Order: sequence, then structure tokens, then C-alpha cells
Amino acid sequence: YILASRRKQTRSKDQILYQYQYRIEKIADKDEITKTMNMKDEVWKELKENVKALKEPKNILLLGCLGTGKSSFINTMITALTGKYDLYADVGAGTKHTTTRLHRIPREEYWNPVNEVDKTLNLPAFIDIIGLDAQLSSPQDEESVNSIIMNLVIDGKLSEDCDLLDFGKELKKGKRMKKSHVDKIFAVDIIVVVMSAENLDIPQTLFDEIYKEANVKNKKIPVFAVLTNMDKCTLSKNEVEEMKTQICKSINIAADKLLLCSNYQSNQRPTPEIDIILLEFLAKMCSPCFKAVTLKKIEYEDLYLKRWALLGGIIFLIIALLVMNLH
Ligand SMILES: Nc1nc2c(ncn2[C@@H]2O[C@H](COP(=O)(O)OP(=O)(O)OP(=O)(O)O)[C@@H](O)[C@H]2O)c(=O)[nH]1
Ligand SMILES: [Mg+2]
Repeated sequence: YILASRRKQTRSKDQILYQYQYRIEKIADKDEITKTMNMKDEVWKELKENVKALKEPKNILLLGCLGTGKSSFINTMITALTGKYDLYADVGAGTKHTTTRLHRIPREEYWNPVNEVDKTLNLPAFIDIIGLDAQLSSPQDEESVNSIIMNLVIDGKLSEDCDLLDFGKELKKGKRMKKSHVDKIFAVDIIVVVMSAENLDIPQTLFDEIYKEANVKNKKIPVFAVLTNMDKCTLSKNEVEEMKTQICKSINIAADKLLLCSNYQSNQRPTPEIDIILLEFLAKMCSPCFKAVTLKKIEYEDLYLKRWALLGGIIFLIIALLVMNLH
């Protein structure tokens, strides 16, 4: 009897201890969840403030080589916004071109909240294009196939669904597009350069061309970068830091404009922790501070013409004086 009652006592003590521990864990979990939810609310607040300050939704263009995860990143970002994964942009296996057309995904295609006020939020449109072939970039050629395609897309001179695979082939043969009008709805406001952690060879010549398109030609466009496939990355923490510095230098962007991410896959549930990081990045891209500007080129005096005009004037004056003297 004594033994049985002792066993009963220890069991009940254990039970109490277990329940106590369980309750503490529960409280910690609850605190953690509340903290995460509050952070998500904060990020949403920032995103809403930024998009409310915009006159119209921004066009975000994804640029990068074949299979780097451009389309997957669009789907990932939309998942973070809506809470539901869907194939808004076509995703392939990364071995052959999957996106072969100019595909613009406007807010209306993915954004349908219950709240009427939220419906009008100026959330961005994403522009997905063909993976650029780094071999088609050349340091000597001002008009490389990649430069021509990027320039036309950035200016809004290519229309929805235009066949970029075919266009690239024809440009390679030396053909050039007839003059086309600018469609303001397609003009690019933000460029996102996409690289994959699976292949860390930096296509420097292509990145130099992107730099020129975004800074030197006729426009100044804010550039951001995304390194996808971080779930497949085997580098150490220090190596990752070094790689981040290298990527930023090669694209010429500040460190806070680079996002390291693992894109959501179709069978994956979105998590608030990842959503927060993605939405924070989107809020930054949607900030009214980052806007595309058309560069006003300065007009110069034609000094050569001016000198000739002056010389002509003097000669005319001398001849006139001579003629007057003769008379
Ligand atoms: N594990 C993992 N797979 C990814 C990630 N991003 C993309 N992928 C996979 O990589 C493959 C290519 O992805 P896409 O999104 O089609 O790449 P893309 O850059 O749009 O390709 P193109 O349009 O052909 O240039 C797909 O199988 C994706 O599922 C990532 O972050 N992690
Ligand atoms: Mg694609």
C-alpha cells in the first residue's frame, strides 16, 4: 500500500512538473506568434503607406539569366501578398526557356481582398520576360541583343505577349524592329536583377549592360537584386557575406537592395517569417523615393558653326568695305 501510494505521489509530482513546463512553452509560443504577427502588421502598414503615396502602381521588371527563378520570385512575392500560392507566372525546370514572351501581371490579376479600401491599393505589376543569354552581351557592342531587348522593354515599346524568343533570334541575324510607339502602361519603374545561389558565376558583361540601361542611357531607374535558391546554398556564413558584397559591387547597388531568398514552391505553405522578409523588400521597392526618371540631356552650343559664322561675317564686312572704297 505504502509503495503504491509513493508511486502515485511521484507520478502526480511529475505530472504537475510536466504540465507547468508545457504551459510555459505554450506561453513562449504564444508570445512568439504574437510578436511575428505584430511584425507582419508593421510591414503591411509600411507597404500600405508607400503604395498609397503613389499616383499609380509601379511596374517591376525582372531581369536575369535562364532559370534563375524570375517567374518563381513573382509567384513568391504574390503569395506573400495574398497568402495563397498560384502559378501567376509560368515556372519551368530551369533547363530550357520557360518564359518566352513579355508577360505583365497587373494588380487586378492577383489582388482581390474582401476589404473595399484595400482593393484600391496601388500594388505593383510584375513584368516577366525571357531569360537573357549572357553570351549575347558584349563589352564592345553598344547594341547587343540583350541591350536592345532591355531598352525596348524598359521604355514600354514592346507589347504584351510579344514573342521574345523569336525576337532574340531575329536580332541575332541583324534584323531591327520598326519604330514603335511608347505604351506608358508598360514603362518600367523598378528593375530587379535575379541570380541563383545554385550558380554563382557573375555574368559581368550582362550586369554592365543592365547598369547602362538603368543609369546611363535615357533613363535613371532604381535597381534591386534577388539571390534565389538559398535553400540549395552550401556556403558558410562568411562566404555568403563575401558573395553578397561581390554581387552588390558587380551590379553597383547598396547592400540593402539585395535580398537573399528561397522561392516558395507549389507544395509549400507560406510562413509569416518568410512573408515578412519578402513584404519588407516589396515595401522598399514601392517607396515613392525610388522612382524612374527620364534624363534630360543638356543641349550644347555648336561652337564649330559659331566660329564659321563669325568668320563668314568678318569676310563679308571686309568685302563690303572694299566695295565701298572702290566706289
Ligand atoms: N529549391 C528552389 N528552387 C527554385 C527556386 N527558385 C526557382 N526554383 C526552381 O528553379 C526552376 C526555374 O525557375 P523559374 O522560375 O522558371 O526560372 P526563370 O528564371 O523564370 O526561368 P526562364 O523563364 O526559363 O528564364 C523551377 O524548377 C523552380 O521551381 C528556389 O529559390 N529554390
Ligand atoms: Mg520565367
